[in-house]
Parts: sequence; structure tokens; C-alpha cells
Amino acid sequence: MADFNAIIEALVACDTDKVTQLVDAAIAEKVPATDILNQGLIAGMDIVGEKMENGDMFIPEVLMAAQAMGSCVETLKPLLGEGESTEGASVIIGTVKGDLHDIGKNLVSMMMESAGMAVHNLGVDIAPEDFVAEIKSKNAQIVCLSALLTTTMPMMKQTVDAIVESGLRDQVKIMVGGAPVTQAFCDEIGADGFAPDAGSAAKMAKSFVA
Ligand code: B1M
Repeated sequence: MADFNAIIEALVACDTDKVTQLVDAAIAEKVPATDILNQGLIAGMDIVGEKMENGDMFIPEVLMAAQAMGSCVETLKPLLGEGESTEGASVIIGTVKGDLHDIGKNLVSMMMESAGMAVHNLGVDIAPEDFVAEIKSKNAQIVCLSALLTTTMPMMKQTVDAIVESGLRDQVKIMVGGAPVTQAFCDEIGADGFAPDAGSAAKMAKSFVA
């Protein structure tokens, strides 16, 4: 039986060795990878977020927790796949300009790769013109935009506008996500789909190319 609370506590304590050890133990006990992710790591990161907001944790500590989570996500990666293959749709994903958060975006990328798509993960702080250039060079069918800050959400709109202006809008489905993003915001900026989490993002992407 996995001790999700221990994973949460170790992550909040920024104890990378302990988080890694607990996640490895849970994997060895055949606890489903999605449970380790959702009930352990993501739940822990939510508490880190609350502590950050309340001034009980500072950026260097938050970064340590994020790094611990990132390394465990890499370990979980092969176990998170859905195993189904699609036609290898070309997907571009990135965090919009001004925003440096990448854990959630990397999870989405990972789930889409596991679903058989050719994912081009551009990284963080990606300007609208760079999304446009990558759509052209990778002949993308789907573009995924991630934003974690309310202050960078307008950059999603600017990116959608840049894609429209480039003449490529009809070629791609635009998907948006990230903690502050909503379906209403997606509709407002003219994107095609909002996904609240990595699993639903991969499902939606598959439905777009089915
Ligand atoms: Co930042 N940060 N941060 N941070 N950070 C938040 C987002 C915040 C909510 C914390 C808080 O105050 N409670 C707050 C934003 C407030 C707001 O805008 N309303 C905040 C702030 C304020 C900031 C800074 C401004 C702090 C400062 O400097 N004073 C600064 C901004 C830097 C910048 O980006 N320019 C900053 C910096 C950082 C760190 C660098 C220290 C670090 C990021 C490290 C990294 O990513 N490599 C960090 C972290 C770790 C967080 C929290 C604690 C955790 C984010 C995370 O990784 N969550 C976060 C609080 C929180 O979210 N609870 C916080 C886990 C991840 C799995 O979830 O990213 O939501 P998430 O992804 C989910 C879904 O949203 C969805 O699927 C994912 C998996 O299910 N999804 C998509 C995400 N992208 C998608 C794209 C899609 C589809 C679905 O495309 C189709």
C-alpha cells in the first residue's frame, strides 16, 4: 500500500532523496503510476503552491520541490503511457512567452508521446512568432499552449492571433491548458480546445486527428 502522504510530506520538505525513494518503492509495489502522480506528486505540489502563496515557502525551495517532482516524473514516464498508437500526428507544445513553468506542460507532452504522437516540446517562454515558425517547420496539426500565470494568459491570445495572421490557422487545432485557464477563456481567445489535465489533453489531441 503506497503512502501518498509520505510522498507529499517529502516533496513539501524538498527532500529529493526521500521522494525518489518513496516513488521507487511505490512503483515496486505496483501502485498505478497515475495514482503516484495524482495522489502523491501533484497533491504535494498543490501544497507547495499554497505555501508559496502564503509566504511559507520561497522560490529556491519551490524550485527544489519542482526538480524533485521532475525527476520522479521522468521515472514514471514509461509507466504512464496508454499504449495506443495514432498516426503519429505532429504536435507542437510550449509554455507561452513570459512564463517559465514547465512541469505540467512536460506531463502533457509525455502523455501525447505515449499516445503515439510526434511531439515537439519547444520549452518555456516561447514567443508567438516562434510557435508560428515551428508550425511551419514541423508541419504541425496540433499546437498546445501552456500558461500557469494569470499575467501570461493574454500571451495565449497573442499567440492565437499570430497563428491567424500567419495564414496557418486552418492547418492546426489549437489547444490550451494550465491551472488558471478555463473553457470560457479558451472560447474567448478562439482556441479549439481546453484540457484541464494531461490525460484529457492527450485524449482530445487524439480525437482531433482521428
Ligand atoms: Co510559480 N506560480 N511562479 N513557480 N508555481 C504558481 C503557478 C502559483 C499559482 C503559486 C501561488 O502563488 N499559489 C502563482 C501564480 C499566481 C497567478 O498567476 N494567479 C505562481 C507565481 C506567482 C510565480 C512567480 C511570479 C513567483 C515570483 O517570482 N514571485 C514566478 C513566475 C516565473 C515565471 O514564470 N515568469 C514563479 C516561479 C516558479 C518556479 C520557477 C519557482 C517554479 C516552476 C518550476 C518549473 O516549472 N520548472 C514554480 C512552481 C513549481 C509553481 C507551483 C507551486 C507548481 C506548478 C506545477 O508544476 N504544478 C504553482 C502552484 C500550483 O500550481 N499549485 C505556481 C504541477 C503541475 C503538474 O500542474 O502545471 O497545473 P500544472 O499542469 C497540469 C494542468 O494545468 C494541465 O495538465 C497538467 C498536468 O495534469 N496543463 C495543461 C498544463 N499545461 C497544459 C497545456 C495543455 C493542456 C493541459 O495544452 C493543451
